[in-house]
Amino acid sequence: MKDKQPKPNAEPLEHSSLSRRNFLGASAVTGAALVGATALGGSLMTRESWAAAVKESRQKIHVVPGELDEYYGFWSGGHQGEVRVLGIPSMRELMRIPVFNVDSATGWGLTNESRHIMGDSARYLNGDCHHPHISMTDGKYDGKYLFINDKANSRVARIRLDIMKCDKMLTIPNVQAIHGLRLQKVPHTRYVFANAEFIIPHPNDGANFDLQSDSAYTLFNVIDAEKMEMAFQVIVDGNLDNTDADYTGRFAAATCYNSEKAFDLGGMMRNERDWVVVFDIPAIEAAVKAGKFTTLGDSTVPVVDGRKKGDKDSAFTRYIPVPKNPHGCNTSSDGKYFIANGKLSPTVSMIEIAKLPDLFADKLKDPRDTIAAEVELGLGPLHTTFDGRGNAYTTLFIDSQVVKWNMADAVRAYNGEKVNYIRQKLDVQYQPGHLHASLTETSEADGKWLVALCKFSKDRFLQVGPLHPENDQLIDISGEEMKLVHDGPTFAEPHDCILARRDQIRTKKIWDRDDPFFAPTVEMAKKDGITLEADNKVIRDGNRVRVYMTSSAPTYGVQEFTVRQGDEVTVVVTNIDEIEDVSHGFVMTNHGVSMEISPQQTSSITFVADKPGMHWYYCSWFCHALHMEMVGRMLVEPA
Ligand code: RUQ
Ligand code: CUA
Ligand code: CA
Repeated sequence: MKDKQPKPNAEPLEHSSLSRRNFLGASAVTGAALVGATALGGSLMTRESWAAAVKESRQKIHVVPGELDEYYGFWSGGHQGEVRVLGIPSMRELMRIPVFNVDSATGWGLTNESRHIMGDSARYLNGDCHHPHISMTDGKYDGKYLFINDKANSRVARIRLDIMKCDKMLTIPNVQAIHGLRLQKVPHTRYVFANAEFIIPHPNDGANFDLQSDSAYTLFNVIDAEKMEMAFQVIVDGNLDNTDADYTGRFAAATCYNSEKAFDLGGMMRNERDWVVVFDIPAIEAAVKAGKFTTLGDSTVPVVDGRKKGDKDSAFTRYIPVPKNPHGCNTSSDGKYFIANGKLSPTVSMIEIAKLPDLFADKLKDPRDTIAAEVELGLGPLHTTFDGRGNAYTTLFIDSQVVKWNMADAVRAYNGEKVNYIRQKLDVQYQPGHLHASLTETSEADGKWLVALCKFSKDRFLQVGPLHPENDQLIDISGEEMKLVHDGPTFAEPHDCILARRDQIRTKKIWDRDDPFFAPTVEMAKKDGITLEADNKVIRDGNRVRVYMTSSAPTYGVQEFTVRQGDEVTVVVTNIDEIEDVSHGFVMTNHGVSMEISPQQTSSITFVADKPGMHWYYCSWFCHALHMEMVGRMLVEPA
């Protein structure tokens, strides 16, 4: 269906006034007519100069050996459950951060420290992350945390960016399927906003299965980012898909595709329009503070009702109708617009944030008066990103393109001026969902790189069986025209990514001994009278045995310990090496036990010694020329 070669579009080369007219003519008719009407560009380029420009862009991504990337990229790992760290522009994978999955290399999901962080939800072995977002201060990344949703088990997790480990996980009560997730940008990320996608009955006890009833709804969830506890929840009409926050700190907005409260495809597409719901965060805070809230079931989280009563709006929300089944919700980096991406409509809706105070003060006749433009772009617009120079870039899922358009010109065209707002359409391979430009979620959007996360790779890579990788394409947007420079295969299913300047992320090379990550283990050792950095001791407590040992390349402090069959054994290893990059591991063979212990870290893991005999343990991270010899033995006496 699409060209196999990653050649640039032919169209941007030929933008005569004639093709401009053709485009405007087509857009006036229907969205479907737009499919053929690709791209018109700014500057005039010959085919040769285009090829040379593409070559130059492609050279930029070759980060030579020994040099470092300019940006950190954080990728969601989709239903694989982890977060991946990439260097941009090389697109090299630097690290994986296990979150909702179980990871054999680091022991995430196996160690006591990770299971403590996961809490009750440690019983789930799967997750489905979509939206990674970095905490902000004054609308700029502060590099402190990265937050990520789990749609599968309705969770939100936080990653500490100094150590690149998940340090908190929260299961959201009263809801199913956390999807859209964004952060308060201004004055700082006090709140995480998380959309629960699916409508469920309340209480969900099997007594009522009627989605149309008043007691069936979903909730908008607001989390205290520092404590990682629920702050409050808001009942909404319809469902919730994606969300974003503004640059004043007052509003958050979310798209709804199921205003019908339907349970099937036909039903969810019945209404010509669904809506964007806008939340007035201070108004909700004030109600909660004044005790004007309820709670649901066993949960103590304050809940306010943001639904309409007949024609009457709640004090907390406004519903702005937009064409049916919108998807992405993106705040423009200039702070002016919430942009709702049409999906089933070939348009995006630009909601003027400056008009929202009047909307909440009931000074506008119609919520649609906040719409600055309904911009025709092409088929299947899903997400939009920004370059900080007044341009927006939107993925067209069905057209398999990224369209670059100018926001000011789009508003002028919507108001009847004869102006072409489309700057370029670039073919991508194939069917893009999210896209993300460097620093786009902040006031510092720098318009250098754009990643288009394509859902299908088809023929772009060596074939690997029926399951294909996805294709994350890197596009140079620093000039007038977009240039595709790299195809990046990725495993299921990144959904979304975020790019931060490398100076915005400050990491530790060695753990602090007082790091809260392993504080519960330090506490346990203290009760046992153990000095973790020095002691190598076995403590027996009934049929519970705690083995404390140090590790220093290439030896464990305890090379042999004896337990009785059936004992519950906890092995606690403290890596006393102070050398950067010397991580040790601990694996007990045939016991499902594996963990990472990086310099100055303490890690622990608990298992049952259910098999009598000799069991070797060994170091799993290559730490020394004598790494293979870094071993010990557990001797299990028969019961
Ligand atoms: S959604 S492809 Cu899960 Cu971010 Cu739009
Ligand atoms: Cu210690 Cu390998
Ligand atoms: Ca709908």
